[in-house]
Order: sequence, then C-alpha cells, then structure tokens
Amino acid sequence: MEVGGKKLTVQEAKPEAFDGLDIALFAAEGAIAKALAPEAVKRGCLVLDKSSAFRMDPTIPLVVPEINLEATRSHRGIIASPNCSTAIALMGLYPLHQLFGVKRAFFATYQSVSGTGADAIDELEAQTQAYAKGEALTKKVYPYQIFQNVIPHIDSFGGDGYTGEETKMREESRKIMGLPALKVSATCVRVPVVRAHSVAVNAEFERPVDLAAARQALAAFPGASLLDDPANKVYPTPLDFSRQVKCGVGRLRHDTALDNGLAFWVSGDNLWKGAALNSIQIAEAMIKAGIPLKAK
Ligand code: 11C
Repeated sequence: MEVGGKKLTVQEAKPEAFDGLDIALFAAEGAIAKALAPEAVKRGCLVLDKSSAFRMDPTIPLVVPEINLEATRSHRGIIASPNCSTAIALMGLYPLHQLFGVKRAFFATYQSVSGTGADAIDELEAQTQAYAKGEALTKKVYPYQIFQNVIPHIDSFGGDGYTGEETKMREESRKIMGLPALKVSATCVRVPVVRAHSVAVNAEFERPVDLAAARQALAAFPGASLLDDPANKVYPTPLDFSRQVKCGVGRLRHDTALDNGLAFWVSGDNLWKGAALNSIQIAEAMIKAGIPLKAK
C-alpha cells in the first residue's frame, strides 16, 4: 500500500505478526480484538484497542488521554479507546465537570454515517445520486432511507428501550471520568452527514455555572476549540470539525430546565478523536509521561 507517499507492506494479522512490536493499534471488530489482543500481549506488545470488546472490563483501562491518562499506569497489556460519540461529548463535558462538578447529563447525538462504515457512506452517496437523477432510492445498510432523513436508532435495542450506543455513552462516560454513579441519559441519532459527529449536551452541576469561567476552561482544555459567538454565527459544525484534532464546543448558555445547568454543543471527527487518533494520543501521552509501555 502507498500511504502519504511511503510504501508500506501489509501483512495478515496472525499472532506471530506481533513478534517484536512495541505498540499495536487495533481497529477491528470485537471478535477479532478478543482473539488477537491476548496474542499480541503475550509477545510483549501494548494493544490500544478501538473495539468495544474490553471497554467495560474493570481490569482494563478505558482512556481519553486529556482526561484519565493516569489510568494507563495499571495496564496489563491492553488499553481500550472509547466509542466515538462518548469521546467527542466528553471533550466538552469534562473541563466543565472539573470546574463545576457534573451531577447529571443528557446527550442527544447527531451521528454521521461514517460511524457505521464505508457501506453506509456509499448508501448515502447512492441515495443522493438517485434522488438527483429522479431514480428510485434503495437501502441496504439502514432500516430507513438516510438521505433527507434522520434515524433515531444506532446499534441494537436493549430491554430498557435504550440502544447499545446510548448505553455505551452512559457507561463509558462514567468509567472515563471516574464517576460510577453519574446520571446520564442519551438519545443517539443517525443523520445524513458523511463525517464528524455532533452532540447536544444538557448538564446539571453541583455548583452554579459561570458562563465566562466555563468558556475560559473550554478554551484552555487541550482537546477542545471554543467557537462560541452565536451573534456572529460562530459555533462548531461537523463539516468544520472533520479532519480536526480538536473537537469544537459552542452554543454555551444556562439550561433553563436544570438547576446549575448548562446547555452546549460539541462537534468532532468520529474517525479521528472518536477512533484512531485517540489511540495514537494515548501512546504519545504515555511516552511523554514516561509511563511504561510494557505490562508489569
Ligand atoms: C457509530 N459510534 O457512530 C458508532 C461506531 O463502539 O466503537 C463505533 C462503535 C464503537 O455508529
């Protein structure tokens, strides 16, 4: 394969392919991660895994480096990276939690089709082309047409009526922020956007929210860019935050339905901060902090 002007050799990921490696970035399905990560660990390799296979295992750190890098110190060879919508939402919520102490949070997501995969990008493109040509629209990936539509259904439904994606947002936020009793309720929605997820967050805090202090904290947080000047139409959008390292946060205002509440909006690249970039940032931050890559 040629990547960035360099020729790279692609090998099948067999157990012995991990011999002699320091770090492996896994971006495969859970079943593949479960089969191959222990093989890589056996060979002395640190696995940074993007799948959901290990995230809720209490012996495995689930890490966003701007939030809980310290959790990597206890790793036993595998470190999990969160679901994209969780990582993106927390780039707004965590710095505000540091300041005011979060008590409860409501998330409403606007998730791009690239979160589903390449087939879903093709489906949105094909439906757009068919509409432009006046042809019939077909669907395979989603249960409903995604072009000119939104679908309030991501992952499968659980017995409590929440989808897997909504449950991940609750459980992963609790684990990453170290707040096991945090009250979280999410509604996850697929929208006809190719790349970058957005999240509308309404959060209640222990202490009164000062908008100027909130803006200052977000502007100083390494994972966030503050874009918050609605009078001049300045707020983040998924198009502007595609292929961006930081997530955009804006539309800050007091929440009128919650005590000490704040409403805000976050957009971030689900394929970067929501996926491989977070794993790379974990490795970089560990090396910078002198945290051993080798399991104890
Ligand atoms: C989506 N967030 O947008 C999902 C994709 O647990 O890593 C990633 C699923 C995960 O459909």
